[in-house]
Amino acid sequence: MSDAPRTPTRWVRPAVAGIAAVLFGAGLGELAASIVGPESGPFVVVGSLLIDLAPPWAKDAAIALFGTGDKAALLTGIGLVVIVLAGAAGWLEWRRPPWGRVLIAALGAVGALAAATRAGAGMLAIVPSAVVAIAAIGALGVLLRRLAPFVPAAAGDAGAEASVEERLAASADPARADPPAPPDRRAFFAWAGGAAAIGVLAALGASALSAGSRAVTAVREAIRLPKPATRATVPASAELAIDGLAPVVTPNAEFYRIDTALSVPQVDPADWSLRIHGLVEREVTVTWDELLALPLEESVTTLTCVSNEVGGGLIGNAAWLGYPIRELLARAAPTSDADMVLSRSVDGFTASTPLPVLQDDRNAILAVGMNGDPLPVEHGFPVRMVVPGLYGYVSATKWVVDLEVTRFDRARAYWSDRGWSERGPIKLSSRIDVPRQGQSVAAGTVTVAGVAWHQHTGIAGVEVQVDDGDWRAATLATAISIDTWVQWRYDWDAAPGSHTLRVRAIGADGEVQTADVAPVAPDGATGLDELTVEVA
Ligand SMILES: Nc1nc2c(c(=O)[nH]1)N[C@H]1C(S)=C(S)[C@@H](COP(=O)(O)O)O[C@H]1N2
Ligand SMILES: [Mo]
Repeated sequence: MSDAPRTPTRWVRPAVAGIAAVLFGAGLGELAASIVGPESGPFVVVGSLLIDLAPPWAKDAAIALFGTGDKAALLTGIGLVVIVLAGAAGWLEWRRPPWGRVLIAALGAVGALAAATRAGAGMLAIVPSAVVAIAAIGALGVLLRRLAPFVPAAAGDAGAEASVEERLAASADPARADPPAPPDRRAFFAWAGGAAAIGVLAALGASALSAGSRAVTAVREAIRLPKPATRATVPASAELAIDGLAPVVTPNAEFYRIDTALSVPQVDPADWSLRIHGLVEREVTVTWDELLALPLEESVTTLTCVSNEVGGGLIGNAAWLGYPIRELLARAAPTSDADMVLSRSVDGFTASTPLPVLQDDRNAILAVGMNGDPLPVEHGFPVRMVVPGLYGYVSATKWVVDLEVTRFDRARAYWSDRGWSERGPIKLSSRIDVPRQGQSVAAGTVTVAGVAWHQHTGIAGVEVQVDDGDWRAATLATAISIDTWVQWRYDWDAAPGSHTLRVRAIGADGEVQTADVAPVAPDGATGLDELTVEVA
């Protein structure tokens, strides 16, 4: 306490100045992004860059830890790192100018670089990050000056290169004839609070603005999809309607969502078109109106994510309305050397799908509808691919705008570049939904139920094993088709004690689901779902 003007400002106030300045800048940056385009928002672009750079184990770990909340977790993490760096920048600028400003400028540069390298980024994409850096640096200067009255160079050792701290020390020099007033703590915090508040208000304004400009949501709501030329039927006997068992058709709001898009692409159907090119006789372009004018078919297909752990929930079943991709490919006429279609989303995501899978008679479609509604925006509005039998990462491109007919030895897709298999047929699998792991049940007849799937092969049977007993046949619900999961149930005569339940599926081709455990990377998990229950 001997050095009165220095002690309280040693690091707390400079760090507060840094954080307040960066909040101020970040808020203005988000505001700029809401005008330039939400996909250029500094947090979103840095998050997207991290997602793109993340190795497969990191994607895995994020999904395992946070599930479909992985994006919120990522943004929170970035926010915390930025706050720590902002505090450090304030402190650095106080002790070693101009390094605090340099640090903030570097953060801005990272944002600008991330923004400029996003798919479809325009010249303006770097603006929000530049705004963050410039506004934060400006605010930091103002706030630090509140901590240290400026001492003119003439006063002695406090020259232009002197740190604010040195100037402050000089200002407290008792030898000075007219020492400037010591900095006012309250005034400083008022300024810092004001800067932070402006930042937060700007960010709130930005989110209101971009919500208001979510014109695409309004366009989507106004869409009346044409009646299907062929309608999908779901037999009543496909639904066992057991409490706790996943419904055979997954409501849109409950459908899992997995993608790399931190900011959901907003594609106006009026601006949408799909280009088919590459190894083709003739290029084909289809617009939204042209697509809707074609005879659309409805088909039920179960989507599955390659990151789905044994027993996991990254799987869902929906009735999709769309047009067969094989018909559009037939118009384009792939050349005989082609063996793959690289589909590309408006946000740069790509998937490699074997060409024959898109040409055979399965329901590989360009989908526009999901369970009777236009595709939800986060599920790919206005148009996505749905391909029975393949994991989503190699087939189910959302916000799809481009199909390049090519070869596996010429092009690689988003996840193939990150250690995942370039082909991803869905593996035969099954899951127990009821009872729940650890649940206590009464002795007697206990309903065990779940789902089993092997898309485009079909399920012939499901078997349940209690402890180390014999495998017993479960009863299957009616399968909607070989492209969908099927519900099953088993009435178990439960004796008191702790028991382990295990399930395995048998494919329509006779394959028995393996008990061998494999992780999700590189091409999908294997092993048997099992759980323990207490029977009283
Ligand atoms: N544009 C785009 N499409 C994408 C992805 C993506 O990251 N970006 N992820 C794929 C993956 S890994 C899966 S499992 C499915 C999930 O589709 P859903 O979110 O509609 O369930 O979308 C696929 N399509
Ligand atoms: Mo996935």
